[in-house]
Amino acid sequence: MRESTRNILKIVVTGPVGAGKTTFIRTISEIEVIDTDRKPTDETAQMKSGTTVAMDFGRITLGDEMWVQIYGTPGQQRFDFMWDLLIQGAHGYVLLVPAHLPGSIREARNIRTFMQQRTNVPFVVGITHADHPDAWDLEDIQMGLEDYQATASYIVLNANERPSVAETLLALLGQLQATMAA
Ligand SMILES: Nc1nc2c(ncn2[C@@H]2O[C@H](COP(=O)(O)OP(=O)(O)O)[C@@H](O)[C@H]2O)c(=O)[nH]1
Ligand SMILES: [Mg+2]
Repeated sequence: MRESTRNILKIVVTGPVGAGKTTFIRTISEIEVIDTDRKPTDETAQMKSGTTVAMDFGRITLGDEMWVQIYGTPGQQRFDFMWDLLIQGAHGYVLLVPAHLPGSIREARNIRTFMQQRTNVPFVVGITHADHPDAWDLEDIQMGLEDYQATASYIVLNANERPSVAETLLALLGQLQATMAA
């Protein structure tokens, strides 16, 4: 099939610094990921040796009819103009929340609010670093996100593990199908 006749789905992966966004896209993309990681110059430097300042980009082919383009946002609020740009035209998004960094749950909540002010496309919340000894429980994270009725879809995943990343994307695609059918 000619490339131009394929359907393209645009999915955004967002979340705070260290959540696993870049790893998520590298784990699942079939093309070499274009990333914009740079050596941090600020407080992020204490957390990571490289942090995403513009975006990550990856791609997956589903059958011969569909491409999924995956865009990863920067985690830092000061790059929120990129969050705004990347969410435009997205069909859905994954909000990654690192269970071992309780301080970043508020940031995740801010990102969710930011996205919900701009789009009402489906999203799933992916809890990463749940394998960390200090990881918060799912219920505590839901409280931190102020999702008291647990109305969002939650998936616990490890961004380094392909089956886990695939399951997260499938959950999102399932929701997309449901909204398209409705
Ligand atoms: N143990 C563990 N490490 C993870 C998990 N998800 C991501 N990581 C690691 O967390 C670090 C930060 O990931 P990165 O993709 O750079 O985060 P980003 O800032 O959201 O792009 C990397 O060393 C990843 O390998 C997870 O679920 N468990
Ligand atoms: Mg990154």
